[in-house]
Amino acid sequence: MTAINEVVDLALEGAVAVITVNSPPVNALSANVRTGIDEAVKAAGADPAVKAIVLHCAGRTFIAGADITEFGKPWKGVPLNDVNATIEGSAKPVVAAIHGTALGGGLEVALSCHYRVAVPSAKLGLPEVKLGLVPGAGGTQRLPRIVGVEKALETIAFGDPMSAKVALDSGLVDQMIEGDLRAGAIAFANGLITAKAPLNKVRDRTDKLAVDASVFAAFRKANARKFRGFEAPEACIQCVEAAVNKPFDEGMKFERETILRLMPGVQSRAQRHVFFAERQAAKIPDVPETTPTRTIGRVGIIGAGTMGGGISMNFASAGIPVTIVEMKQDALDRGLGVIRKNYENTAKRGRLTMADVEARMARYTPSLDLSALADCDLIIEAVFENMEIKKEVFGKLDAIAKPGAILASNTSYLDVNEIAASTKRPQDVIGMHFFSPANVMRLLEVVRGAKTAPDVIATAMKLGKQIGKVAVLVGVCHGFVGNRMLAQRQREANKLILEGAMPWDVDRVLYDFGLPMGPFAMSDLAGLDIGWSRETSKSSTPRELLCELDRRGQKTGAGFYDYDEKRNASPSPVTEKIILDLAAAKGVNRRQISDEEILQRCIYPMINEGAKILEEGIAIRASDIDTVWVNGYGWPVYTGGPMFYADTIGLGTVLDVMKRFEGQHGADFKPSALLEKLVAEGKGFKDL
Ligand code: 3H9
Repeated sequence: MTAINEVVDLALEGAVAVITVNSPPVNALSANVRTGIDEAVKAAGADPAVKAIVLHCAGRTFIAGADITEFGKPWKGVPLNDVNATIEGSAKPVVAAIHGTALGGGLEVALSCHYRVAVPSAKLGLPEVKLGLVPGAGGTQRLPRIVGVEKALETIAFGDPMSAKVALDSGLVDQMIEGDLRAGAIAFANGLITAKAPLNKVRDRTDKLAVDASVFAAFRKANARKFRGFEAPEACIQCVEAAVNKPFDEGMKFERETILRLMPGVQSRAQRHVFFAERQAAKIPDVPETTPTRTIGRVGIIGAGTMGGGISMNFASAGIPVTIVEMKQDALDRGLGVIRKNYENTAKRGRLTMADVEARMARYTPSLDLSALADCDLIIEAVFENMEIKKEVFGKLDAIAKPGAILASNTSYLDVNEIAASTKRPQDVIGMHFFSPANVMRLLEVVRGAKTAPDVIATAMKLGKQIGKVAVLVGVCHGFVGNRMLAQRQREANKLILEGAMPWDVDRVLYDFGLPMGPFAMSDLAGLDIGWSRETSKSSTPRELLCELDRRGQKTGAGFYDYDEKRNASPSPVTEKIILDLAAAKGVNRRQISDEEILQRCIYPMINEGAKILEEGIAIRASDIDTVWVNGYGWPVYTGGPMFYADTIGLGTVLDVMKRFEGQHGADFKPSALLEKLVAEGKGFKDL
């Protein structure tokens, strides 16, 4: 075996040269990896004993892409396109042997090989669009030549990986290797030598490129809503169009120009920020990676309503048995019925088999008795959001749960320390705040109490990852990170509609900013009567007045908006009159409010609150706040989250506007000390 450099070596197995890349953690294409592969292919090419070449990776995965940490820095080493040209131009067949994830530049290297073999668990994809980019090393030109234009469009513009099975069916993978991949790939290469198989150069293929131009228009139209606001999907489509309309080398040039245009842009910088922010969130300074974790073999959930049911599905889907407890049989039956229906709907969409549905349902042990939770390693309470009730539940759990069990609350606002104090084991108590719908939303706020033990924190964070969530550690305060900041936006939205805007104005501005819906459409969806009762209604806000008219949101066909039978919303004259009358009664002189003011009024106080959250140590870092907002509230990922967004518009601007608003509207806009300090020092949140 010859070491080409620190990360690439070359071994001869009979007539087959095996190039192995070994660059943990994910064999990303750093300058060393690129140079190493290039030199290894050339060395194998020059060796007369070599008749075929296998490219294979050590460790957990095939090459997972370009090294994202190198983006935006001066280019070093051989460019990836040159490495790919060396591979594709080799006079001896090159076989990519794929395990783990062949992603981005990694798949582009594999596409430059003449053949591809993979293990059944492998995943292959071009996720560059998720980083605000297009594939930049031939992916947009070579993939359609193998799998056809429509499949390539979907793969490149959405960026989701495909399974090895799908890759095999679409011709991307030539053979599936069961058992040892390296040995299987060598055997495949020997087969090529014996058969004197041709060099399948993807660049020379054109048979799959003949499509009607209407394919592109149809794809754009069908996905316009999903791509709203993003620059990269359209750029991906244009690159695939170039593959169809231009000769290979010109298509490559167009792809190159496109990635170079997108790379320095705000959207790509924001999306790369989010990629690293999500991974950074797992790192907790005083709970190092070496902290032991507790084994979670069974999870208990108290409450089978919307929240409890959704939370439980995460565990059942991840293969963890669940005991679910309700107070009444009909509530339990209803809860399990909803869970089954959710799984069956997923199966109908082809993402689960009915056997999977049954396997998941079989993981449930329903019970009406809290003592059924005695053998659970983690118990999550999702009962009514009321401190007295929570304390009572935790008091009971303390008596029932086995020693060492983790007791978690799904509270979205309440004081976890107070809840913990109702037990004799506050070290085992933690908040695990899921976001609705809990089986879908990726965010998990893990709330650390003053006495929560480090291994409990480490276990909750690890479990979050295991069930496919992005877990962010936060401290105790009213509403934690997400809802505390949301309250700022909600307050301003409510004030704005009395001052002069209408709910649909506020919603439109926030929707255009990139949020999935504005606060009033959101209230209509959730139900205006959450926390409202006719007996205590004071008739002092539009929401209360709407509820009193039984306009309780989408479920009653009317709320802030009127809804048709298909739940399409339209601005409501009833709501408008309620608001105008209320403003008049309160003596408000309504005025014209600009879209710019609506946006700033809603968003800048959130940024300011984020700064206070950092000052108080409730969030560890600004990027954790961004992770919360992107994953829990649909904040547009292409602006990077509220704190990254603040940095891009400049903290000086945020501070000036906050001061102006403070003068006009009072203390709600008082700038935080951290914001003032950062501006005085010429810094941003990124510098913390
Ligand atoms: C591209 O290829 C552009 C080309 O078209 C053209 C160029 C000219 N670079 O996620 P994990 C780190 S764009 C650098 O926790 P998992 C990651 O930060 C690229 N670092 O593990 C983390 O570091 P740390 C297209 C990377 O098992 C560690 O590896 N490729 C990269 O849950 C472990 O990561 C992609 O977008 C990278 N490319 O998931 C793939 N990837 O331990 C991005 C990972 O210090 N990567 N790291 O926190 C992924 O999707 C996942 O990491 C993967 C593994 C599925 C591979």
